[in-house]
Amino acid sequence: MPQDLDKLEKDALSAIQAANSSDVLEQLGIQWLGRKGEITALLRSISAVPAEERPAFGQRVNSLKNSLTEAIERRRTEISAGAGQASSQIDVTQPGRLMPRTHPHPLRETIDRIKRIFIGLGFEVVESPEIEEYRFNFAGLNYPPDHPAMDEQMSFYITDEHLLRTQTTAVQGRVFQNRKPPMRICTIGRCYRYEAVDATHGHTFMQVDCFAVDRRITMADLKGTLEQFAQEMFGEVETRFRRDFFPFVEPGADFSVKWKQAGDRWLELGGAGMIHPNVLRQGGIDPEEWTGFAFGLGIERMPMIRHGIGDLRLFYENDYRFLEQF
Ligand code: FA5
Repeated sequence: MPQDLDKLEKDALSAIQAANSSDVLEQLGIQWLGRKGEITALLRSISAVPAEERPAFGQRVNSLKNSLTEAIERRRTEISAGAGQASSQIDVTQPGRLMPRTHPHPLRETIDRIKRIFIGLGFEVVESPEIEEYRFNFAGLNYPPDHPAMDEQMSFYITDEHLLRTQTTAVQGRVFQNRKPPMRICTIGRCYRYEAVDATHGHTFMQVDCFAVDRRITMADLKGTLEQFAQEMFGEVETRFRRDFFPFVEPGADFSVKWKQAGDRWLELGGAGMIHPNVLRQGGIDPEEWTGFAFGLGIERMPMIRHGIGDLRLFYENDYRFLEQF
């Protein structure tokens, strides 16, 4: 019996020493010292030991129990100290990993410039929704009932009454709902059209729309505002107005700037004109007393001109090799 106990102690101690986690140690504790453990079973078997051997046997089992309990405690302390040691091995003097330097996306940067310029010219920037009501996107803007732009083929309808706005000009009706002139308003955001995508057209693109309503606003205010905008956005640049038609302005014009990097060709930035009396009237504004101008410009085309970028799709591909260059 004593030899058996010596061997048992030796095996148990080496298992405890080999334990490399507190979970393993826990299991060993249960195996040796738990209620159904081997030491407990030995203590229970004492009645089977001859009476004269019992005191010595009892003492031996108790000392075994103490030795295993202590060994488990010792190993537990070692393991938790070891865990602490691992974290202290992190070298806090090592230089950190450098994150790549970032900068605003060229469209973000353009939007910030646009805002700064128009705020400087006295416009107030407002938000307007991308999911727009038919009455603001089209009906309130004097579209004749059969105008092709309202066709489902040109627009993304969500319900009969709601569509993804095709133009930020939709902001006018919203503002007329709860404001009285005089006013100078600017809004910037995404527009959506069911359109063949090419280097200067996307199905998703951004516009800025501005309008001003006041007494005695004339075409000269419109031209002056757009020319000032172009000089601030592009520096010295040639601009051009040509007669154009939009249902919500009369007279209407398109506005282009000379794109030097693309062989001196004209690139249309947007449309403009004097707000149609019907639009003012639908907005509850008396066109005999008030007049207004409005314009809407494509945003992607501005950094294209400024940086000589030939294709607006590049702005949406998130290719780091492209974005890195700004
Ligand atoms: C309009 O959207 C009118 N709402 C502009 C306007 C506002 C006229 C107020 C009068 C008064 P147009 O469809 O031409 O007009 O678009 C204006 C500009 O948005 C275009 O010149 C172009 O720069 C940009 N644009 C239009 N469609 C796209 C497209 N698919 N992809 C990229 N840019 C576009």
